[in-house]
Amino acid sequence: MLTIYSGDHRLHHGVELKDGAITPSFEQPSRAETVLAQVRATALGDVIDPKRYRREHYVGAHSRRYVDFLAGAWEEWTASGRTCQALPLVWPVRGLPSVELPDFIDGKLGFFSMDAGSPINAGTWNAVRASANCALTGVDALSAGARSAFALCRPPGHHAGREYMGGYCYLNNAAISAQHALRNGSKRVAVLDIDFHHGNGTQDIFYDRADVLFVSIHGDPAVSFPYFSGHASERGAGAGQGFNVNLPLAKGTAWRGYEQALRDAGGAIAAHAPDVLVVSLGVDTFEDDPISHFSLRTPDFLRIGEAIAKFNVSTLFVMEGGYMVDEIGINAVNVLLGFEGRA
Ligand code: SP5
Ligand code: ZN
Repeated sequence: MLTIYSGDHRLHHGVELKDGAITPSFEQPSRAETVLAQVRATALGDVIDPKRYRREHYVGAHSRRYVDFLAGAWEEWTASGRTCQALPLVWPVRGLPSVELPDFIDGKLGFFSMDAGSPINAGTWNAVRASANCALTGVDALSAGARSAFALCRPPGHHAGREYMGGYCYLNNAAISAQHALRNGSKRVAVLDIDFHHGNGTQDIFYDRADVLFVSIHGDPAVSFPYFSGHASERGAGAGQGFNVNLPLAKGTAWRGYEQALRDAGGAIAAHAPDVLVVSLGVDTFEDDPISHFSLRTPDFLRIGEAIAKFNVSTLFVMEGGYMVDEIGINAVNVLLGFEGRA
């Protein structure tokens, strides 16, 4: 399986609020390095750099004004006299009379975010677009005939909505991929999100559309981030009614419960009959993940890959979360080895 990777991810590294204090983010550069090392150690296949894509390729999944905001945020932030990284700290919550975009950067940061989990520093935009370009290059590999590809994206993308960043995410790499597959001629695309956290951003982007099916298996939002989406009752709107499938699972879910959800996901995907499947590949479902609450073990990730291979669709794997850095490589690559029948 081809892997697409850019060292530019190292340009982005940030902080997060944990237990009331600013600490280094769980989403660290070493995550991608560990996965790349395991790709090489298992001889998964060639590793290539992404192609470059124009900003237009990110628009569609996102609004133009949001993409322009991301591209210019650091410059606006430093122009306001700050040298530390940029974090939002005020949000347009329910019931406010105005939804107008503010002029000042502090207002824009809140307008275009869902939480304070996506800091912006000098290298963030270059890392973010390299990450999206890995996904786009993967789609082009499928369009050229590959059965599968692995976009080793960092930073991740699935919490980023049409007009917001959050949860370590900026551009939604999986949604941008789905949109690009349609541009390349696919009629129907499915996104299967197996990150521990609900892919609220991908859901947001495709909620009213029937051409992209979104299926997500994740921790019950009653007790897990992102808390405000991911319930089974969210099934899509308008033309997209029925094309959004959430499969929330209880804290502590292990392979037995997970396997059943994967079967349900497979049924929904088969009914959609997609030309391309995009898998949001998070391995924060691992039992030792420091911020998540499922109990999958390392061999279970092989089984996940085997199950996805049985869907029998051209598949792009897009790296999302996973924060137990020591084991993120083996767990992520196990999914890919399972998919290839190398379990
Ligand atoms: C891409 C992705 O996996 N993003 C995850 C973002 C999660 N951010 C907030 C996590 C807060 C978790 N707090 C749990 C405390 C456990 N001790
Ligand atoms: Zn996650």
